[in-house]
Amino acid sequence: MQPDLFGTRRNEPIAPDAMILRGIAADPAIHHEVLRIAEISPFRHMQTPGGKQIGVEMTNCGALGWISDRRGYRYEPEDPLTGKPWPPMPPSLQNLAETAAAEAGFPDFHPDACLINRYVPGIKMGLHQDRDEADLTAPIVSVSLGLPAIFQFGGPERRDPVARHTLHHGDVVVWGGVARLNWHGILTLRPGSHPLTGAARINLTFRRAG
Ligand code: MD3
Ligand code: FE
Repeated sequence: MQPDLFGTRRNEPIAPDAMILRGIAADPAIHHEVLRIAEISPFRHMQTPGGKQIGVEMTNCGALGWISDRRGYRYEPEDPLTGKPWPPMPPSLQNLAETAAAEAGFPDFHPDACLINRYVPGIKMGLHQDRDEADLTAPIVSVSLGLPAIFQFGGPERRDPVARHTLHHGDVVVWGGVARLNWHGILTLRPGSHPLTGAARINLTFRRAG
Protein backbone atom coordinates (compact mmCIF):
# COMPACT_ATOMS: atom_id res chain seq x y z
CA MET A 1 0.00 0.00 0.00
CA GLN A 2 1.29 3.51 -0.85
CA PRO A 3 1.37 6.04 1.99
CA ASP A 4 -1.45 8.56 1.73
CA LEU A 5 0.82 11.67 1.80
CA PHE A 6 -1.86 14.14 0.69
CA GLY A 7 -4.76 12.71 2.66
CA THR A 8 -6.75 12.10 -0.50
CA ARG A 9 -8.07 8.75 0.68
CA ARG A 10 -10.98 9.29 2.99
CA ASN A 11 -11.11 6.21 5.11
CA GLU A 12 -13.55 6.63 7.96
CA PRO A 13 -13.27 4.06 10.73
CA ILE A 14 -16.77 3.87 12.21
CA ALA A 15 -16.14 1.14 14.81
CA PRO A 16 -13.42 -1.42 15.55
CA ASP A 17 -13.04 -3.52 12.34
CA ALA A 18 -15.57 -1.40 10.36
CA MET A 19 -14.46 1.24 7.83
CA ILE A 20 -16.12 3.42 5.19
CA LEU A 21 -14.12 4.01 1.98
CA ARG A 22 -15.86 7.04 0.49
CA GLY A 23 -16.58 7.20 -3.23
CA ILE A 24 -14.32 4.40 -4.45
CA ALA A 25 -17.12 2.65 -6.40
CA ALA A 26 -18.57 5.65 -8.27
CA ASP A 27 -17.53 4.36 -11.75
CA PRO A 28 -20.69 3.84 -13.86
CA ALA A 29 -19.14 0.55 -15.07
CA ILE A 30 -20.04 -0.96 -11.69
CA HIS A 31 -23.70 -0.10 -12.10
CA HIS A 32 -23.60 -1.41 -15.69
CA GLU A 33 -22.46 -4.79 -14.35
CA VAL A 34 -25.48 -4.82 -12.03
CA LEU A 35 -27.81 -4.20 -14.99
CA ARG A 36 -26.19 -7.09 -16.90
CA ILE A 37 -26.62 -9.41 -13.92
CA ALA A 38 -30.29 -8.40 -13.56
CA GLU A 39 -30.92 -9.25 -17.22
CA ILE A 40 -30.02 -12.87 -16.39
CA SER A 41 -31.32 -13.12 -12.80
CA PRO A 42 -33.91 -10.36 -12.36
CA PHE A 43 -34.57 -8.44 -9.16
CA ARG A 44 -37.49 -10.00 -7.31
CA HIS A 45 -39.28 -9.85 -3.97
CA MET A 46 -38.50 -12.90 -1.85
CA GLN A 47 -40.80 -14.42 0.77
CA THR A 48 -39.91 -14.66 4.47
CA PRO A 49 -40.27 -18.00 6.27
CA GLY A 50 -43.35 -16.39 7.89
CA GLY A 51 -44.93 -15.88 4.45
CA LYS A 52 -44.48 -12.11 4.14
CA GLN A 53 -42.89 -10.38 1.16
CA ILE A 54 -39.51 -8.69 1.70
CA GLY A 55 -39.76 -5.01 0.64
CA VAL A 56 -36.25 -4.86 -0.82
CA GLU A 57 -35.92 -6.50 -4.26
CA MET A 58 -32.96 -8.89 -4.53
CA THR A 59 -30.78 -10.81 -6.92
CA ASN A 60 -27.29 -12.34 -6.66
CA CYS A 61 -24.13 -13.08 -8.57
CA GLY A 62 -21.33 -15.50 -7.79
CA ALA A 63 -21.12 -19.22 -7.03
CA LEU A 64 -23.70 -18.87 -4.23
CA GLY A 65 -26.70 -16.60 -3.80
CA TRP A 66 -28.68 -15.72 -0.67
CA ILE A 67 -32.34 -16.64 -0.82
CA SER A 68 -35.33 -16.55 1.49
CA ASP A 69 -38.53 -18.56 1.10
CA ARG A 70 -41.07 -20.43 3.26
CA ARG A 71 -38.36 -22.97 4.10
CA GLY A 72 -35.92 -20.39 5.53
CA TYR A 73 -32.85 -18.29 4.72
CA ARG A 74 -29.88 -19.93 3.01
CA TYR A 75 -27.32 -19.80 0.21
CA GLU A 76 -28.02 -21.72 -3.00
CA PRO A 77 -25.94 -22.23 -6.18
CA GLU A 78 -29.01 -21.84 -8.40
CA ASP A 79 -31.52 -19.05 -8.87
CA PRO A 80 -34.94 -20.52 -7.97
CA LEU A 81 -36.58 -18.11 -10.46
CA THR A 82 -34.59 -19.28 -13.51
CA GLY A 83 -33.52 -22.77 -12.37
CA LYS A 84 -30.01 -21.87 -13.54
CA PRO A 85 -26.79 -20.92 -11.72
CA TRP A 86 -26.55 -17.32 -10.55
CA PRO A 87 -24.63 -15.14 -13.03
CA PRO A 88 -20.87 -15.31 -12.34
CA MET A 89 -19.30 -12.58 -10.27
CA PRO A 90 -17.76 -10.11 -12.77
CA PRO A 91 -13.97 -9.85 -12.22
CA SER A 92 -14.23 -6.06 -11.89
CA LEU A 93 -16.64 -6.45 -8.98
CA GLN A 94 -14.57 -9.19 -7.35
CA ASN A 95 -11.43 -7.02 -7.66
CA LEU A 96 -13.24 -4.04 -6.15
CA ALA A 97 -14.39 -6.11 -3.15
CA GLU A 98 -10.97 -7.69 -2.58
CA THR A 99 -9.12 -4.36 -2.94
CA ALA A 100 -11.49 -2.66 -0.49
CA ALA A 101 -11.17 -5.50 2.03
CA ALA A 102 -7.36 -5.36 1.81
CA GLU A 103 -7.40 -1.58 2.28
CA ALA A 104 -9.44 -2.10 5.46
CA GLY A 105 -7.07 -4.75 6.81
CA PHE A 106 -8.52 -8.00 5.43
CA PRO A 107 -6.01 -9.06 2.71
CA ASP A 108 -7.23 -12.67 2.42
CA PHE A 109 -10.86 -12.01 1.45
CA HIS A 110 -12.16 -13.97 -1.55
CA PRO A 111 -15.95 -13.63 -1.88
CA ASP A 112 -18.01 -16.44 -3.41
CA ALA A 113 -21.38 -14.65 -3.11
CA CYS A 114 -22.73 -11.20 -3.85
CA LEU A 115 -26.25 -10.29 -2.74
CA ILE A 116 -27.65 -7.30 -4.62
CA ASN A 117 -30.42 -5.29 -2.94
CA ARG A 118 -32.62 -2.73 -4.70
CA TYR A 119 -34.47 -0.11 -2.62
CA VAL A 120 -37.05 2.34 -3.90
CA PRO A 121 -38.38 5.27 -1.83
CA GLY A 122 -40.48 4.07 1.11
CA ILE A 123 -38.54 0.80 1.49
CA LYS A 124 -36.28 0.00 4.47
CA MET A 125 -34.35 -2.95 5.88
CA GLY A 126 -35.01 -3.53 9.57
CA LEU A 127 -32.24 -4.18 12.11
CA HIS A 128 -30.78 -7.67 11.70
CA GLN A 129 -27.57 -9.71 11.92
CA ASP A 130 -25.96 -11.54 8.97
CA ARG A 131 -25.23 -15.04 10.20
CA ASP A 132 -26.16 -17.37 7.33
CA GLU A 133 -22.56 -17.54 6.09
CA ALA A 134 -20.44 -20.63 6.79
CA ASP A 135 -17.27 -18.66 7.63
CA LEU A 136 -18.00 -15.85 10.07
CA THR A 137 -14.28 -14.92 10.23
CA ALA A 138 -14.47 -13.48 6.68
CA PRO A 139 -15.50 -9.81 6.37
CA ILE A 140 -18.45 -8.46 4.37
CA VAL A 141 -17.86 -5.69 1.82
CA SER A 142 -20.83 -3.48 0.91
CA VAL A 143 -21.06 -1.14 -2.10
CA SER A 144 -23.73 1.59 -2.25
CA LEU A 145 -25.00 2.97 -5.59
CA GLY A 146 -27.60 5.59 -6.45
CA LEU A 147 -29.76 7.39 -3.89
CA PRO A 148 -28.27 8.01 -0.44
CA ALA A 149 -29.50 6.02 2.55
CA ILE A 150 -29.11 6.23 6.30
CA PHE A 151 -27.35 3.16 7.62
CA GLN A 152 -27.91 2.07 11.23
CA PHE A 153 -25.04 0.31 12.92
CA GLY A 154 -25.33 -1.19 16.39
CA GLY A 155 -23.37 -3.72 18.41
CA PRO A 156 -23.36 -7.49 18.82
CA GLU A 157 -26.45 -7.37 21.07
CA ARG A 158 -29.89 -6.32 19.84
CA ARG A 159 -30.16 -3.81 22.69
CA ASP A 160 -26.81 -2.10 21.97
CA PRO A 161 -26.97 1.60 20.98
CA VAL A 162 -27.17 2.36 17.25
CA ALA A 163 -25.12 4.93 15.28
CA ARG A 164 -26.30 6.41 11.98
CA HIS A 165 -24.16 7.00 8.88
CA THR A 166 -25.32 8.30 5.50
CA LEU A 167 -24.05 6.16 2.61
CA HIS A 168 -23.75 7.86 -0.78
CA HIS A 169 -23.23 6.68 -4.35
CA GLY A 170 -19.85 4.97 -4.62
CA ASP A 171 -19.26 4.43 -0.90
CA VAL A 172 -17.83 1.06 0.15
CA VAL A 173 -17.98 -0.28 3.70
CA VAL A 174 -15.94 -3.18 5.06
CA TRP A 175 -17.15 -5.04 8.14
CA GLY A 176 -15.14 -7.82 9.76
CA GLY A 177 -13.58 -9.10 12.94
CA VAL A 178 -15.45 -7.96 16.04
CA ALA A 179 -17.98 -6.00 13.88
CA ARG A 180 -19.01 -9.01 11.79
CA LEU A 181 -22.07 -9.95 13.87
CA ASN A 182 -23.19 -6.42 14.69
CA TRP A 183 -26.83 -5.50 14.23
CA HIS A 184 -27.50 -3.19 11.28
CA GLY A 185 -30.22 -1.88 8.99
CA ILE A 186 -31.28 0.79 6.49
CA LEU A 187 -33.84 3.50 7.32
CA THR A 188 -36.76 4.13 4.95
CA LEU A 189 -35.37 5.44 1.64
CA ARG A 190 -36.30 9.07 0.96
CA PRO A 191 -37.74 10.11 -2.42
CA GLY A 192 -35.25 11.32 -5.02
CA SER A 193 -33.61 10.61 -8.34
CA HIS A 194 -30.02 9.69 -9.17
CA PRO A 195 -28.53 10.18 -12.66
CA LEU A 196 -27.41 6.53 -12.88
CA THR A 197 -30.03 4.55 -10.95
CA GLY A 198 -33.12 6.78 -11.13
CA ALA A 199 -35.41 6.57 -8.09
CA ALA A 200 -33.50 3.73 -6.47
CA ARG A 201 -30.61 2.71 -4.27
CA ILE A 202 -28.65 -0.44 -5.05
CA ASN A 203 -26.46 -2.18 -2.48
CA LEU A 204 -24.08 -5.03 -3.23
CA THR A 205 -22.78 -7.14 -0.33
CA PHE A 206 -19.83 -9.42 -1.06
CA ARG A 207 -19.58 -12.43 1.21
CA ARG A 208 -17.69 -15.65 1.82
CA ALA A 209 -20.77 -17.84 2.15
CA GLY A 210 -19.55 -21.37 1.46
C1 MD3 B 1 -22.52 -4.95 9.26
N1 MD3 B 1 -27.68 -4.70 3.49
O1 MD3 B 1 -27.84 -7.26 2.67
S1 MD3 B 1 -25.04 -3.04 3.77
C2 MD3 B 1 -27.73 -7.06 3.89
O2 MD3 B 1 -27.54 -1.42 2.45
C3 MD3 B 1 -27.69 -5.66 4.39
O3 MD3 B 1 -28.62 -3.11 1.67
C4 MD3 B 1 -27.75 -3.31 3.83
O4 MD3 B 1 -27.65 -5.47 5.56
C5 MD3 B 1 -27.97 -2.55 2.56
O5 MD3 B 1 -27.63 -7.96 4.73
C6 MD3 B 1 -26.57 -2.82 4.60
C7 MD3 B 1 -23.99 -2.93 5.10
C8 MD3 B 1 -23.75 -4.18 5.90
C9 MD3 B 1 -23.87 -5.43 5.38
C10 MD3 B 1 -23.56 -6.53 6.14
C11 MD3 B 1 -23.08 -6.38 7.45
C12 MD3 B 1 -23.31 -4.03 7.18
C13 MD3 B 1 -22.98 -5.11 7.96
C14 MD3 B 1 -22.73 -7.47 8.25
C15 MD3 B 1 -22.26 -7.28 9.51
C16 MD3 B 1 -22.16 -6.01 10.02
FE1 FE C 1 -27.21 -7.33 6.60
